[in-house]
Amino acid sequence: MSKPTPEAMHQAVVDGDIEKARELAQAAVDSGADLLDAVESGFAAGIRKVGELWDEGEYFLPELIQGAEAMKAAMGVINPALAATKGAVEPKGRVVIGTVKGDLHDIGKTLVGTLLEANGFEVHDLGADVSVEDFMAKADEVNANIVAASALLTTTMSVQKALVEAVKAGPGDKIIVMIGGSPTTAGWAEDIGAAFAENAQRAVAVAGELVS
Ligand code: B12
Repeated sequence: MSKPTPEAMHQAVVDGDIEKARELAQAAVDSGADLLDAVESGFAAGIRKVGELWDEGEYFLPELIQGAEAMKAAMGVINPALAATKGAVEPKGRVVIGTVKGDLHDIGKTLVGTLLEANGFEVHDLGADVSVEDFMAKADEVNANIVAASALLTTTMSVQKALVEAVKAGPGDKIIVMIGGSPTTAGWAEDIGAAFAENAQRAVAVAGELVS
């Protein structure tokens, strides 16, 4: 089985070709390709291109949704394969993860959660559109060390701030808030008092540092 090229994976998402994206993801898994690289240089690069085309007025909402569906189909194959590489028995730490209230973008968040899990963290994924109250309730229930919050819209980044404030007012130092998502930056994280990672691989490294 030959490894699919990044260009082919990129193109499948740009074309919104769900079947092709799924097929290429399966080929990446079956051929033993580096799955993170397949995501970053292939499928994620494709969905970013879709975002650009949408920004430029080349693509409209149906194409954006179709591209996202193709990306999700690929991740539906890749995420379980990544999670299966999991090794550690004793969890390194407990993470509650979700996309903040008002925000439905869940592809990057799911990738971060999957990779944390594959690297020995116990991960509780609350999905998308998660309120501060729900983050806090789950963190309390599972005795979390880290609450990880994704925001992809400039309008929903404020919920990350509200989450940090709720943690400060409640459990305090017991829980660290880690944030991410394309509009967020290290500067924003510093301003609100959260940890930051720009991608899923860095999120694993940062989470490791936070619990050590
Ligand atoms: C796919 C997509 C969608 C899909 C989402 C499908 C889904 N289930 O997720 C759909 C079509 C539904 C969608 C809808 C909308 N979207 Co949209 N979408 C995108 C797009 C093209 C790609 C996002 C993506 O999946 N990237 C791939 C993943 C792998 O990358 P990522 O999310 O950045 O995640 C990585 C890092 O950021 C980081 N990370 C992410 N989360 C976290 C969390 C933590 C804790 C950490 C540490 C790290 C981390 O690690 C990840 C992996 O490396 C972006 C463009 C872009 N460049 O981001 C626009 C974009 C985010 N969307 C945008 C907009 C405006 C919308 C809509 C408002 C459109 C509309 N008019 O209806 C709606 C909003 C709906 C809502 N309420 O949420 C704008 C946001 C603009 C802004 N500044 O706010 C963008 C930037 C497009 C643009 N250029 O204008 N969208």
